[in-house]
Amino acid sequence: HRTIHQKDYSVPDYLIDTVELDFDLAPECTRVLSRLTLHLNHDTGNGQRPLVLNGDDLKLVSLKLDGVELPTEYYQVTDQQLSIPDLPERCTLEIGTEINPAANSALSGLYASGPMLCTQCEAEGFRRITYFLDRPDVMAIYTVTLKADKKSCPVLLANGNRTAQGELPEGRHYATWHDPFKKPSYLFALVAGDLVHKAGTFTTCSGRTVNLEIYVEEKNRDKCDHALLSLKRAMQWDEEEFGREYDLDTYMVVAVDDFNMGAMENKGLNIFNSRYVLASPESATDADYQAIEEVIGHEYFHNWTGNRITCRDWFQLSLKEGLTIYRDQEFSADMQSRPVKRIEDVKLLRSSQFAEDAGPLAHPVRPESYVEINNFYSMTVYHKGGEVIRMLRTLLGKEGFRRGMDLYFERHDGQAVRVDEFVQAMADAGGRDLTQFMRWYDQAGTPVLSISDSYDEAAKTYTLTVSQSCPPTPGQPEKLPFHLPLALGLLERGGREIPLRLSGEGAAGGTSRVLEVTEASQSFSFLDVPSRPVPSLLRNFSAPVKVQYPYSDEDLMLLMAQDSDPFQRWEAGQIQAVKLICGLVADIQAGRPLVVSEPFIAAFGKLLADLDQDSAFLAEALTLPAESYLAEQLEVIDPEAIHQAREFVRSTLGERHWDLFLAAREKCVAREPYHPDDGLSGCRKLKNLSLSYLMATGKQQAIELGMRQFESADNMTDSLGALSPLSNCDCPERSQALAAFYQCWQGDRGVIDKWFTLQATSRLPGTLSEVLALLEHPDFDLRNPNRARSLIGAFSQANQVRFHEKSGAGYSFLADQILKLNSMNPQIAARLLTPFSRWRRFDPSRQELMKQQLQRILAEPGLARDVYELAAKSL
Ligand code: BAL
Ligand code: ZN
Repeated sequence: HRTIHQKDYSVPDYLIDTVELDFDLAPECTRVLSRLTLHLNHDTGNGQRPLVLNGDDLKLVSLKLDGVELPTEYYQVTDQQLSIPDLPERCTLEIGTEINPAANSALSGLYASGPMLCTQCEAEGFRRITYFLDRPDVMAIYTVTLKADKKSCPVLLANGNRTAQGELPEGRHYATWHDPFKKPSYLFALVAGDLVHKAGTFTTCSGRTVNLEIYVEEKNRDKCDHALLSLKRAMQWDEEEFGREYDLDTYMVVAVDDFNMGAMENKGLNIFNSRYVLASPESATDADYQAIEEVIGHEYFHNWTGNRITCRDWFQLSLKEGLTIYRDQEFSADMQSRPVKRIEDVKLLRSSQFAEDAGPLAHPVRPESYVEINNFYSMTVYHKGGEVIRMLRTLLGKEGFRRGMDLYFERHDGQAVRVDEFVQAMADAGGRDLTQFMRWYDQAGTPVLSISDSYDEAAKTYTLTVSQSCPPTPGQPEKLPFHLPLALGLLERGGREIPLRLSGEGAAGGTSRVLEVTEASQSFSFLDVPSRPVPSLLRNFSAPVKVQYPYSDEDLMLLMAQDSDPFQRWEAGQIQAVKLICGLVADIQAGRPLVVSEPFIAAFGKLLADLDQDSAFLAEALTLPAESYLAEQLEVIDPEAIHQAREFVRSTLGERHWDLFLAAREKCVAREPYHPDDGLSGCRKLKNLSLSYLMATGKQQAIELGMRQFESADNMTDSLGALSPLSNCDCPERSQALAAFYQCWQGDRGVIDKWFTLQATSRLPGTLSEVLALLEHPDFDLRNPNRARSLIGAFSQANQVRFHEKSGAGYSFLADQILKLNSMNPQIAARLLTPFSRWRRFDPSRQELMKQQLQRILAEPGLARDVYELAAKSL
């Protein structure tokens, strides 16, 4: 398998001006006729060159140059290419191919999802439809005609505007679509199926009316309201926050059940994994509603950050993904609670991206090389990429950042560019040198800030010394210092925040400050500091780094109670919980008795008693760090001890604060029937968290409480809020509730995914046997990515203690599934491999067992590029 390097980029030899595509659609045999007008790219300065088009799994059936059939000696076809050595400077090519969408289980290119046909072209799926210059810097105008059986496919959609439609002989019909915007092939899309749509309109800031259409299967007609509402909110928000107006007359979203990713931003025709569209109050949780809003927003925001301005090459993926993640995070923060959204985002970053950055698959936000680009739709490119944009926003301030965005759109609209162009626009608009900042794109690894301080009582001066370092990552043994914003404040022991005056400044300004760290070691002195303060460091998580500062328990108590930044109040609690649980892990390993410290129990109780706080925030503050995050803190991961220690704290808190948890539940009991927009999602979160603490005690009274909630719930959040702790409970009620849930929801794919996940994530010892039995369940289908993820992904990625069982049975189970998926759907197979990449973090025996499975996978003949790359790099 060949490695592609960023440094080898060269501009395309040919450019394509227009593409006319004619699809004769049928599930088993679709004929595609592609008519390209193209010309030699004079920018190469190379003169006449062969034309080399990409192709994958195609059958070439005809080839004409300027209207004349091309004899076979004038071209070569291989597995992956169609080359034509001699071409006029300008010409027209007509390429006929045949494909089999029904056999396309990789779900890349044109494929069947149930009875409908749809496409997924990012990153390199278009070449599985026709021969093409399948790279994002080749942008063309597309006109697409779809022909299909009218009865099975009454709806025919493609990008842009419909310009014609009509009847054809033999019960077929056609529709022609024209997209007036130039686009790269990865944004091409078509859909053909028996769909209904929910329609709405949005009037843009310049007064144009845009038709909004959400397409779903008839049975899901009533599950589109939230997606439509979210779309309108996203359109409004992008106008207000970024001055971006939508540019076509129609915006379509189609929900499909079989989809590798979350959704896809194809121009004017988004195709979505149905889990990010469909929702009804009975069947969707508050978290589902929130995720739909976020993903609908994300794909909509791509219209400007991704589609109008796209990537020059796939190394620049974060240009659109990091930026669009940042935009969707901000959108969600504005729609909901900003601090809670920040906490959620940081939790995800620290448990998944930090782990990626610390292992053999670590790569920079702009990778230097890849074997399979699909493997780089990663936490690093997306979420660390989003944090890099957020740092620019912090460094430039609100106005400077907005000016930078405006300048970026003004300069590069209609172009395919690099990350450099984006950062240059920010630098120019902000009047700043961002040369050093660019290291965030090219150096992998999570930087560590070691911070020490000293206080000069006589001079009333407080000095912070910040040293940064970054561990080695594959191919990058040494790192240069990063340029990062360190937001902070200083608190007096009584809780007052000290007005900040840095040495050299005339007067104090504000109680929160962004320091710019650029050197390996740097000191900052604050003047007029009345007493030794407690520093509140990295407020709002102002950079994707780890902070080391020797906080005492009293410091943390103070920050938890008094910090003006809610993120820091949460963070201080988390640091304490991590300390406590990691201490208990050591106790377990040393065979010492377990005790939860009294001050911790008291501080927790104090928080819990303060029910006037925002419930969603309170729920976050009362949630212990996840087992995956705790694992990150340990030298050698001990999954059993982590689980046992964390459960011990949960059951202790449940027992000691029994009445407070009951009171929190009482306060959160709903007076009205459920509505996702009732503003009570935080209450439900707190109520269900309280139930889970009560149930952690194992008391029959708590189990009965859970059963009562399960039986009486009028919404999925409460139903799962009870069923989830029940599924972790070794009690007769467990199987009763799981069976009832299945009976009730058998026909609903999304809910049955949840049912699989509940069982796969149960912490009970028999879980792996249950998972193995569920593989044989009539509703299990390895070909459906959501279903595969709901069982196999959930077990191996969200059930640390059971997946890592000493015997290694979890490992061989996962390898079996990866090998089955390898030929079926390499993208999904590769995604499932992640847990194995962490093998070095475990004890020698587990290391050996995981390594054996990686070796077994690598020995498989015909290993897909996707799986090969991750397995080889992991070893
Ligand atoms: N572009 C792939 C899906 C997404 O990030 O929106
Ligand atoms: Zn995206």
